[in-house]
Amino acid sequence: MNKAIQKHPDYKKYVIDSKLQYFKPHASKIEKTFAEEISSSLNRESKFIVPKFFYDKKGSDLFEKICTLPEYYPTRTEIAILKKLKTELPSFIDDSFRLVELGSGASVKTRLLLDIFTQMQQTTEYFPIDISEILAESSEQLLQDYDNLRITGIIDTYEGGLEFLKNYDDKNNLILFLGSSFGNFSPTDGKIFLEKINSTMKSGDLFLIGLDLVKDSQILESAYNDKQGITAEFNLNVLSRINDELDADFNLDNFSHYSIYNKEDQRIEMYLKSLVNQSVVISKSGLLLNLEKNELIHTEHSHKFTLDQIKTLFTSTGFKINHTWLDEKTNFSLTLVSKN
Ligand code: AVI
Repeated sequence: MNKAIQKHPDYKKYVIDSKLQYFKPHASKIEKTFAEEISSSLNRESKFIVPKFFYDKKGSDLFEKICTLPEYYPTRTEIAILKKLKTELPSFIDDSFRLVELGSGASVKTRLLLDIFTQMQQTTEYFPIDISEILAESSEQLLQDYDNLRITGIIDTYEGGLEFLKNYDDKNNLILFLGSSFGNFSPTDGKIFLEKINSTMKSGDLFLIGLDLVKDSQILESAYNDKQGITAEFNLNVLSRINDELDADFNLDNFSHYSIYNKEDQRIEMYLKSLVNQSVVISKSGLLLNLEKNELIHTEHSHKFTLDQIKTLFTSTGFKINHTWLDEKTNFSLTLVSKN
């Protein structure tokens, strides 16, 4: 029997062909439902909706659109830095490495890394880890474009995927976590996440993370308040999702997108603001929600970092920094670390 199946009885394995296979958790692993989470996060004084709920099909498409907006500098800046890695990353890796990606989504930026790997290696192994089945679509596309690629997709949460990877085999992993998604964690959860990554890694493994940097408030605020209103649409879409999936009656005209940079805590804070006193029924959560005019529902934090904070973050969670790459304007960073 395959070693991976023996070690991962919680997963079902789907072999598509000799180049592509997936692992998906059995239904028993499924956590609290959407209805339960919404019921507990809105039934309190400081109301919130966790950002993972942004990403239904429409939300994921809106996010892809955000990434191309003139105001949203992180994506294009990270891509420019990734292009520089072409000449510099090869000195850190060799034939023994596979590429693992957390939150791979459409795998667009991944291609820049795969270009490096597939040129250096006879056969390249890529393990995308994503909760969304978009992984299946993007994997098939990648296999059409790279002859010497083998993909093992893990359709699961980051934590589940990391647990899967732990002790998988002796091969070295380069784990990728791009887009500054790390900034969406609270500082406490972020530390727990890095410790989890660290405990998953073998000595010799590498972790490459994209982090957005502290900068002028105006640049930050316009990145999260774009002129075309796509970020507003992305934020409001979570209410449409609740309407559709939890049988609720949010009237989107009664809410506005509100996003502001909190300088002291170095984070963009995103909210949905109630424009009137209103009551909303969320049937499947068994909730009658009363909102006052100007009341805020928190939907996202996006933390920004200084280079010193990045150093401290990694040294305090058991890593050593191998290299940090920056763009010319020092807007964004890519940091390569290994286990200390
Ligand atoms: C996914 N994440 C890194 C984005 C960010 O910038 O924090 C999500 C986003 N929210 C509004 N615009 C983009």
